[in-house]
Amino acid sequence: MGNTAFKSSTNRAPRKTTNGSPGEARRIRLELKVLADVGLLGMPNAGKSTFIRSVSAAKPKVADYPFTTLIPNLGVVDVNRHRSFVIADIPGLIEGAAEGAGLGIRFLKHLARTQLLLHIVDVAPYDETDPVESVEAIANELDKFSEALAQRDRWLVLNKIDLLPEDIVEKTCNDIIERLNWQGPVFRISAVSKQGTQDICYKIIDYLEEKAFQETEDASKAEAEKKLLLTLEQEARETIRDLNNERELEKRKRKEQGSAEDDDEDDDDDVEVLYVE
Ligand SMILES: Nc1nc2c(ncn2[C@@H]2O[C@H](COP(=O)(O)OP(=O)(O)OP(=O)(O)O)[C@@H](O)[C@H]2O)c(=O)[nH]1
Ligand SMILES: [Mg+2]
Repeated sequence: MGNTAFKSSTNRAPRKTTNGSPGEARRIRLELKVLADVGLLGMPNAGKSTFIRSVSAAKPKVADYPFTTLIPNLGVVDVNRHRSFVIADIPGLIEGAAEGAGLGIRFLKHLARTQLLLHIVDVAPYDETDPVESVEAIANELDKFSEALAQRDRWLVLNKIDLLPEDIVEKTCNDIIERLNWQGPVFRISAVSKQGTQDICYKIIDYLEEKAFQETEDASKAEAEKKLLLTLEQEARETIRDLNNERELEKRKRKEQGSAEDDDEDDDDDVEVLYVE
């Protein structure tokens, strides 16, 4: 305690102090996770980064080859002066990502705190893969990462409709929706020409505000959300831990085999945060 602690009406300038005790030292491992309201999911090349560019001031790289995005990007979407939300763009997922295909699934941890997922689908992929299969593959990887995350509301965003002849847009989209037996909200957009993007943003902000309102009004909803978040965090942590253990094992094996290359690949701890000026 310092001398002010011994001050009294009769002794205004005490000389008394006590000695301190040794402090504590701790080793703390901190994990960086982006905080966003909405997360983008999708195959590489689906147009996730194009979407975030078209609705926010974030300018992640966009290119016509897969795996353009290597680190998560955040964008702030200003719907109007007092209403905004944050959207997270992560690297694309492919089938087998949970087993390490492509860039893996560890980036999904950045979606752990989101309230809503947008599943972006290319309706006219140049390699002519089936959009229905791609949606199912991603849903599957999501489930493997965390069942709780897979339970989050997910909206289907059918992108690149500008690539389809006008008279078959409806038919193609309806066919995808039907074959998926998709029950939730669906949007048809062109991220490049911004067709339909504004509409999604309005629907998103309404959804987020309504959800927050429901949780303040109804204690059971708030409780359910809290529970889901806890499960989600735990599942995400466990999946990441398992992935790290596997990575360690692989590294050790490689070392034993004499391959010296030291890899820091997959290091996704860098996050680019881009705010509106
Ligand atoms: N015609 C058309 N092209 C689009 C649209 N949206 C995206 N693209 C193009 O599709 C390609 C891939 O777009 P990106 O935004 O980089 O895709 P991504 O999902 O972020 O891809 P990864 O970062 O690799 O996961 C680019 O050449 C874009 O210009 C669209 O609505 N219409
Ligand atoms: Mg991208």
